Amino acid sequence: MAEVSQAGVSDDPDGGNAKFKKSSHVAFYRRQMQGPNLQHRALLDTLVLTEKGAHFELLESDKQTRLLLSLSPCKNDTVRILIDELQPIKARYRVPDVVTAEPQCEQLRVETRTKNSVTLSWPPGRHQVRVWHFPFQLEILCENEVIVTFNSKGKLWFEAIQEPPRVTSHGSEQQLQQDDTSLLWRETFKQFVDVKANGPSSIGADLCLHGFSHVYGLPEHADSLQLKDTRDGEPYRLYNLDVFGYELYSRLGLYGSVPLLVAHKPDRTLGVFWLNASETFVNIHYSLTDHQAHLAKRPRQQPLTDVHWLSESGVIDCMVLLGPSPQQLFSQYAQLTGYQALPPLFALGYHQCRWNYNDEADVKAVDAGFDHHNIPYDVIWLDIEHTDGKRYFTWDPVHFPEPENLQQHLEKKKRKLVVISDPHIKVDPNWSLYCEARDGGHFVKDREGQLYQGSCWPGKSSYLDFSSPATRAWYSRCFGLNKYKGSTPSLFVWNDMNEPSVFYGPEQTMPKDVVHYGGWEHREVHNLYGFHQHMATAEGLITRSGGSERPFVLTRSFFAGSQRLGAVWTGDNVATWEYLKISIPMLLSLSVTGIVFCGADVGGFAQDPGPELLVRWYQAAALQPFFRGHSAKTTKRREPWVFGEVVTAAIRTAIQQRYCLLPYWYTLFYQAHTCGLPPLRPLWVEFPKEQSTLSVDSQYMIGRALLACPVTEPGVQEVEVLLPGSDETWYDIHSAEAYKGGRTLSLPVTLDTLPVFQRAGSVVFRSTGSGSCTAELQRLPLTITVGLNSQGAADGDLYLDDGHSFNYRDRKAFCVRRFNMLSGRLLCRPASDEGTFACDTVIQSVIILGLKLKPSKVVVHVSGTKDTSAAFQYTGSCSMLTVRSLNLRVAQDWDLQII
Ligand code: NBV
Repeated sequence: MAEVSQAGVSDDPDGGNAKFKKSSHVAFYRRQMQGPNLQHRALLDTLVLTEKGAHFELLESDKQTRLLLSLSPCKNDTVRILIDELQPIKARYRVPDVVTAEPQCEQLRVETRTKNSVTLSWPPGRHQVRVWHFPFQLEILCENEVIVTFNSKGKLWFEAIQEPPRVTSHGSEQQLQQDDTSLLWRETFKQFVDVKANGPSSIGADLCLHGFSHVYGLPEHADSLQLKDTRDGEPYRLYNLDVFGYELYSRLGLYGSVPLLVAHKPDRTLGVFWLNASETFVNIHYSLTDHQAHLAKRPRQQPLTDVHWLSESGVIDCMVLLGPSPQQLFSQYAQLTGYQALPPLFALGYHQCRWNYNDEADVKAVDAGFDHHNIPYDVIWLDIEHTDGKRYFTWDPVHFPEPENLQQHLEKKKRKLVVISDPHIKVDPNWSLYCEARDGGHFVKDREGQLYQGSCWPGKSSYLDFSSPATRAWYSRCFGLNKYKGSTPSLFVWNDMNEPSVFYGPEQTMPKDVVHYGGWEHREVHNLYGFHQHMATAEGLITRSGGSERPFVLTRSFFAGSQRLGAVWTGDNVATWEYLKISIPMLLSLSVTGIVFCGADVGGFAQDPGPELLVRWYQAAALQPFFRGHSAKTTKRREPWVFGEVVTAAIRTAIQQRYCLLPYWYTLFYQAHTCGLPPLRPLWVEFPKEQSTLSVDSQYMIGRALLACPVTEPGVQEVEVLLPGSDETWYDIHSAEAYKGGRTLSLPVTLDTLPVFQRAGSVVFRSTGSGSCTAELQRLPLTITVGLNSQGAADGDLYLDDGHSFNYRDRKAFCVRRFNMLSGRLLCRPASDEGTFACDTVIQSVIILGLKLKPSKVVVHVSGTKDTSAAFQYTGSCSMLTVRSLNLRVAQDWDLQII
């Protein structure tokens, strides 16, 4: 990687990241942006109603391309718009494995027909689609209001696959270059030539989102949460790339892609999901129109957002998710692409990683360091150097001669080991795993049908073809305990470099004309590569346990649906304040697009953080889903205790507080797993009607109860925090002081603190201690904090299971308990009839915030026993009641009455 320096920028003389393309380098983007709008008409007479919806033919005037438009309205308020060639000479690629189940479609019925339009509705009277003959447009209406117009700007683009041009017998490279038509069949970037087997086959379409002026999503970019108007620069690019020390506030596509755009206005949240895995660009234009105002004879202007999607190949498969609430939108998206996998509890603990821990003694010393400094942690990680010459599934015989012993040493303390497994395989005919993969046909080929060879950590490498189900099955088997020598059930996995990263390849990735399973070119499947590796790895870990244990796999590259497979991190960031700051919008963007188990390298991967930055990073990341310290090879060691006691103490506090809050986090993950709700939420998700929240991306909600505002600047003594909701009350979790919402508050902070508030009306669950790892934590009693609202009410759920197996799913071995406070009585009851879990967990203390008067008595009522009085303490200055030594079983029904 000659052109990459540890400084986080490329050494390229052009400056910036010139090894990566701008949109102007990309031929299909230029063709669509510079070409005239194509004129399409919908042939309304061709309408056919089917059980799954309706289809029409579309005709493009110039080339007379005939397209088939299929419309499928689905039960969960989503509409699928699919456009393919009517009679293709060759099938076009359709993305497999992402949509989990064919959505249940509803029947459409014709409501009205005019000469120029047909209006169809489902369920009758509620939603409509109106198809206009010429110019072709498709409107989606909810309760008679147009919400979305497809092809509003006439950008529909569909390049039909043609026969390749005939090359004359004396056709030379030079002639091909000069010939306009041939240029469409090959494209050059720097020294790289891309030969396109199908020629030009790009697609595009625009959608107008009426009434919306805020859109989000489309990860992964190092940019703000609210997507920007792209008229002032580059479009958002979705093309998975390995971008070391990525540039900030850039629209270059990073390691993974989720082609889901989320739009929000006070009365509706809407999603547009563009299911395409080839290189994709998205342009966003925000504007105001007085068209509707004019029609309604209202002088007010209406905002709107035009979204233009452009992809290199495939079909147009566009799903519009109608919400209307943020919660419904998340659920619609999860029904389509799957729910977050429920992680094993240990995965929510703290992870300690470094490139590299040098040898077994080093690992044991770091592990002991955590105990010595009384800092909880669950997992220690090994990077590429643990292998024998970068051959994944092997161990360096000198530095890691006894891997099983090492894992047993950790397992005695209930801690785990994670090892890296990259997708490139060293070309080594003397290595059995390489030979098996080669002989089994598991590698991608070049366009001549030879094994493709690229370069990566091991030197000359072949790349596994994860798009092939047989290759995935083979790869999964490689994780079998008998096959993966030196592995034990407490070893888990990390997939890196799976964009895929290919040194010296175009944009440091795989050439687009490499050939995959089924003869598909890499260009079709590029953005799926990491997703499919992640899938095979997670499957391998499940199979290894006979199907009983939940896997944990972290991936760098991802696509829509990766949430079903594990966790994602934001790649090679840098140890500066700016990267700490950007991690928040990056994680929020992932969260609103379903990838909810996400995190950024704590401390910054490249370069060395100063102690203050390191502390602030730990504090922020302790309040984010995936929590891992990681650092690059050439950086100084930075385990939590290397900067002296003041820093160690601050980091210890942050990690311990994370562990204490794990009962709450685990419940949030259960909700993500069952409802699609992200644990990390932009403020607007919880306060959808509040304009002031729409652009906020420096603070966020953890579930519905906690608001966090990490400190992301040096030397800060006071932080401005937006407390949303003029009818809300917020309790400072450190002082228990109550603040009215609907304002910005200046809150003093020390190096040990950052602003976190509990929302009135909620209940938060904490463990009474942090233990040394999550397994120990599970045995500790809980404290619940009830934040009363102005009606003296609050509620919250707590989820419990064994923390590691699939018994919660297969045997319904779990319980969800609801804690509800009203009229001075706190009830602990089952949240539903589902699930039984024999658990001894007890609630030791109850803290009630916002109790205006000192009670005279607290009575405990446990069904089947005599009422007892509990001792309590009341702090009038912050209206806080504390009841200790309760020891009430969570699994039992009980009440606490405040008299
Ligand atoms: O495997 C080495 C690193 C890894 O530590 C990091 O987390 C990945 O994002 N890997 C990238 C490859 C080299 C980066 C310069």
